[in-house]
Amino acid sequence: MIEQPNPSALSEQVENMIEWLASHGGDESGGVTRLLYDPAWIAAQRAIKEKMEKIRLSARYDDVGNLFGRVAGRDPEARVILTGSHIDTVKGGGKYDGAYGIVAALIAVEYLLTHYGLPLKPIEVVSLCEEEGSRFPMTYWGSGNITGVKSRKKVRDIKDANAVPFEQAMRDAGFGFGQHPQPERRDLECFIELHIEQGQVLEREGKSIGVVSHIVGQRRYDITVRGESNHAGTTPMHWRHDAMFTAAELIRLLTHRAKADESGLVATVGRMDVKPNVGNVIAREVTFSLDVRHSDAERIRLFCEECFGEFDKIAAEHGTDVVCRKWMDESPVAMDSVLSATAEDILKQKGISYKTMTSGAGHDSQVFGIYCPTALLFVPSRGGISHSPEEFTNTEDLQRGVRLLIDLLYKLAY
Ligand code: HGY
Ligand code: MN
Ligand code: MN
Repeated sequence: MIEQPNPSALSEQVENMIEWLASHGGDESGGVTRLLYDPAWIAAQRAIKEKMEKIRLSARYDDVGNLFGRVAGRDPEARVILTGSHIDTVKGGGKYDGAYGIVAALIAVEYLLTHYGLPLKPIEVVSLCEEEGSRFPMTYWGSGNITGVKSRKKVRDIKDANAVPFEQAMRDAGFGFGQHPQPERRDLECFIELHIEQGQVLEREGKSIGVVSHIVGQRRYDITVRGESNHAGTTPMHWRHDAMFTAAELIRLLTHRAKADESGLVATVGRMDVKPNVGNVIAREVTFSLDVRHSDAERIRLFCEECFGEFDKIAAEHGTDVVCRKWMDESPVAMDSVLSATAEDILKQKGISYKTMTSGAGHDSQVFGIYCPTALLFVPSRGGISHSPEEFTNTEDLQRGVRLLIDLLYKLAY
């Protein structure tokens, strides 16, 4: 075991850096919004790059906006130990989702470099450009480009809610012209991600660390119902082709089916767009999001197939029609058992309580996990709350995660 940083100094450092990063995109509700390529995202990446350079990492972007801070290894042939997380957030998100993994990696690498000099293997801290799919219908844009499963042709026709094309947003932020190295990497030995749990298992069970064995699969759809808009006062109920009524019935059906599922499947409708969205006009068109997750991809497929069959029947009864457009389909992924066992050994030696668990949230580790050995490590979330300004993890838990990362990176790279 190596000598660890002073606990109170470490606690202060991690708290200060969480606040530092949250200041980029912080809003008056105490939440944080940093969307891919938006001004807060640009400012945050710039601030991280400056911090990387200040702690003597050589910092560079790739051509889609992933930011890397590198410590050279003494062995020129060795592959890279990559650690970090995503810099983007959901709208009105918390200070910790993604950001904590980047802050922890910066602190851990700075500590190791200062106290143990250059590692044998190169270590890189990565601030991944996009994971959430909050601005565009595209998730894992950062990790997907690094691992080669995402590319420019996948974003040619997509736009954000303000009809800004993806490629224009990327170019306006200074990426996509080829002036930075291409994103695909072939020199990675492994990826380590430290992240908040975003659930309440660790808190309820009184465990300090989660060692993730599997990340659930997930599908995301846009479900569009088309009817006929008309006057709210002069159109008798039985003459209506009311897209809002149909949408309400579909949401009710899928939610009841998910509630009835005892195998742990979850289905969420979080967003709804209504046209013309006027109180005294019958809705002509309603588009709502659908997010379905489970540890078994076949269970997700079956749930969607059964619901969509019922959707068509309900729409036909209402004289409306429904289109289900899938824009995300990620399989469940196992984390690397050897890396996880290494983390567990450290936790056992230090007498730190931990739980091996599945992640109900998606993570960049899901993308890296089919590309290179990957470990995903959780610290507790208060009340299991996340994707909200109420997201919180106490200092004790935050600095314990950093300590684990210091020990793990030392074992892997020195
Ligand atoms: O939605 C998720 O599971 C993750 O926070 N992107
Ligand atoms: Mn998230
Ligand atoms: Mn996240």
